Amino acid sequence: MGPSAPIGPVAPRQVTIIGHHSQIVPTVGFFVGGSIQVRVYTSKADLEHQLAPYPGVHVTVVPGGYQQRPADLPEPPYFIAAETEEESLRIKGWLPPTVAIFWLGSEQRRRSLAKGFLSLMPSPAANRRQVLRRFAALKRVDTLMDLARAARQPFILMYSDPDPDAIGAALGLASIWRHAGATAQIRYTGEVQRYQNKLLINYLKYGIERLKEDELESADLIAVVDAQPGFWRDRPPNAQVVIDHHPRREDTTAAFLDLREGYGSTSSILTEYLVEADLAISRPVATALLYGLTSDTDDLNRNAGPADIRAFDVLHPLADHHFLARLDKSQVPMSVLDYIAWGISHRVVFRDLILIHFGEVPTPDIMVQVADLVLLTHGINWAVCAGVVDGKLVVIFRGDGHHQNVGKRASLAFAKLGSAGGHRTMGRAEIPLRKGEESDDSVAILVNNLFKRMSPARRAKFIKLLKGYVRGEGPDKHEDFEVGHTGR
Ligand SMILES: [Mn+2]
Repeated sequence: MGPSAPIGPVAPRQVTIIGHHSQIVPTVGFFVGGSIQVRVYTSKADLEHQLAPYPGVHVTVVPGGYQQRPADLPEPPYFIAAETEEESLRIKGWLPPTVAIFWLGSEQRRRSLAKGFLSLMPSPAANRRQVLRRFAALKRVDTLMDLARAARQPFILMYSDPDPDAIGAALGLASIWRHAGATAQIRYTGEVQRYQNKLLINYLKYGIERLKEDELESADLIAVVDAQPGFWRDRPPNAQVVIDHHPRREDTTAAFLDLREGYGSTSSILTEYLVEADLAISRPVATALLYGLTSDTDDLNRNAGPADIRAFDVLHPLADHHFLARLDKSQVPMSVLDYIAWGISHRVVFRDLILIHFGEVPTPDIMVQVADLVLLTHGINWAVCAGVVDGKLVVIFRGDGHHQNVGKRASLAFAKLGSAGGHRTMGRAEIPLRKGEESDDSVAILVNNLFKRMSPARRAKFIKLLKGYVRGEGPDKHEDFEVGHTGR
């Protein structure tokens, strides 16, 4: 290599086309449009004339059959425009060794390309799938916009305590309706619990509020997002629009119904509408949609499919990452700090498990926060945090997903007593306590079902220790308590 040769890969600004079929002219147009120089070696003499109007194109007429390499052949990439695979392979035979060989045109008529050739265009099948998806989305957006144009006052409802996905989807739909000239009211029907969701609602400045008693009387268009009307036990809303990714309920009907169980978030559905219809996505809307998508899919780790990844790709560069970082860094309310401290100092370490029973707690969030935290400990592969909330024993499982399948453990231990289940890395059980049972009794329920194969004597020791903690006895030492081994 000469001293003036560029160091590292630099994209070539010249391409070489060898052959004679009809795809040459549009391909030359494609490259010349980007000010890329084109060399053409062809046996078709009149191509020279046809390509004359294009600047930066140099045509050399060579004998038919393309038997040998032209003396002045430039560097790759090469585009072969021969009719048959046989001819293309012959040309490839005298090209210098390179991975940059494309096959022009004929691949449009073929299902797959011969090995060793690249394709300039996406396969027609993939292209068609994309176009059909777009047609479907455009039809849906038109229908939504028509509904909004005909309405005086559209409402968008979120069920109960809205999660980020519901908020993102609601804002996405409101944004589509705003493009149609309508301003929707966004309402939730419960209470916003999590601090981060309150922060998000304030940040969005949309006026997202709790639904007032008679408010829906003025509504002539109601949409439900990230939920279905049947979620409301009493007085389900009479929704004309339902957009959701939860499993379809039998009683769900609506004039406009888009239920996609395969999607990781409802925000992904709304993003698809906005993208396919080429509607502008503002920064706050992108931020809400991205937060909805990432929190429902645990950063694309849970139930995320191609649509969620496409949505992420579009939203990520548009979103407000300063704000999202703020949300990420403020997950714990001040009131939970004391519980975290108590939980850590009253942990029981058993092999690769940390187990904590908090006794009575105001919210299951405490168990979630502490389980996530203690799972970060070296040598710990799973964490179980239990507590009594509103007369129920709530057990939160967290695991690394490799050594333990905690969802399975949750259901094996507790499915007979209440609701229990989860994924490999997250599980949850809720066991209603009987009248007269207190958090003291819940300790035995926890230990006896979680460690069914442990010897009764060892279980008793375990229960005694945890009961002491729940009653307010301090930990013996500030050392981990080891409860020996089971025959597991
Ligand atoms: Mn959701």
